[in-house]
Amino acid sequence: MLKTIFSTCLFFSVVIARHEQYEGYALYEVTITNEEQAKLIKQLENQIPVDVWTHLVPGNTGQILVPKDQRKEFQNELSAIGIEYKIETDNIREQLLLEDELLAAASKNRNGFSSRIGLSFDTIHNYSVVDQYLVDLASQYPETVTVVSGGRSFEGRDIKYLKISTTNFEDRSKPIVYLESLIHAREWITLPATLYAIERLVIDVTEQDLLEDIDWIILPILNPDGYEFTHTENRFWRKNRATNYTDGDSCLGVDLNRNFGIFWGEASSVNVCSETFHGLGPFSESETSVVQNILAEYGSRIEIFFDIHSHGSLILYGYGLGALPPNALVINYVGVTMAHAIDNVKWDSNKDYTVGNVYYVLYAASGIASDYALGIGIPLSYTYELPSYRGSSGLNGFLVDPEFIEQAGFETWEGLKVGARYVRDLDKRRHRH
Ligand code: 0X9
Ligand code: ZN
Repeated sequence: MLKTIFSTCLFFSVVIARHEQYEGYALYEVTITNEEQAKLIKQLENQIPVDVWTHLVPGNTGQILVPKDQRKEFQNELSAIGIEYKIETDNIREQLLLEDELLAAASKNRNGFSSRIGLSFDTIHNYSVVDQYLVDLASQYPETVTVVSGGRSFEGRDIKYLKISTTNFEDRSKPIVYLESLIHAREWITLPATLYAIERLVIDVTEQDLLEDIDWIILPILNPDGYEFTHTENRFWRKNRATNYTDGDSCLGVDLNRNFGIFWGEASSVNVCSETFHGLGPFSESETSVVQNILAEYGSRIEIFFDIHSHGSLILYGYGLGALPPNALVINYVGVTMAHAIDNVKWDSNKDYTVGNVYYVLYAASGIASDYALGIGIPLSYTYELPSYRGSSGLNGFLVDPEFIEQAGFETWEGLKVGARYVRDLDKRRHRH
């Protein structure tokens, strides 16, 4: 009994300590009406350490996270320049405590053990659990699974990926489908999408053709340092944890999805304090180099590339500066077909997927993983943005509803399968000629 009380106290104190840095942080909804105000917000970003969560476009409402101590100054500045705002969440830490509680309660329901072979879909597993799982799978299913260490993260964590194949990747006439997630640390709901795909290809194979006709490369955690940090320190961390270029103060980390060698530096930040800091040069980060190396080795056989992010229910394609690749109509067509497949089984409460070029749907961006894949000649390349938490916009959209974890895996798989089968069928036609 005493032990239970003690561990309960310990649990709460750990949780409370964990999100302490967000005590009093507020989320503001800001509406700008013209380009001039958009520029002023950009300036404000450099002046006050705020975090702009949704891109501010005239006529739209965006979200900005403001530290407790900066709230007064921030509000004064906004009023001075005549920008309207509303406080969406007064204390973001309360949201985080709620997420912890929900996830803990959901995984407690299965009494601490599970009869399933794979990882459960009732919680979001951390780096070491997933890392070990990949190793275990390869030893349990040596006929189809190989685990590869692609390289190490900045802090030295192994970045592993699986090669799934019935012919040990030796039948070079098969197309390869590439799938990765967690390039952005806080996008937790993307992990079940890759884990679900692995499960359906290795453990619970209900559609044999996907396994037999295709070779798969699946990399679940591309940014392990950032991901670990979101579990232990800061739930909303996005970048990696590289410290090579601190501002002499507290800023660190590179946005890995601005670090790839395509249009590098054109639409990203030179400022290490920015959430879209692009690093010292193309592929300056060991994490992005892992993908570069995989593509160098297998790129000629990879027919479709998937980079899974959240949130917004989007299927995006390049290029990030707005130019369309020559096969844009096919890319769009396959994108729409995948989106329909997901929409058919999605929760009613979530919105339909939107498909389009990232520049037109979201914003300009450079050095992006899926653009790099497209640029080196992989014909189809997509960024999925999985649904947001209970339809929330901005920051709150990254939170995870335990009820949605398995559904996220299931519905995303519906989309991925359509893309995979499209390249498989195309490949068959090609070989017939
Ligand atoms: O900005 C990003 O890196 C991605 N969005 S996120 O909110 N997850 O950060 C979008 C990248 C999409 N780019 C292409 N599909 N080219
Ligand atoms: Zn992302």
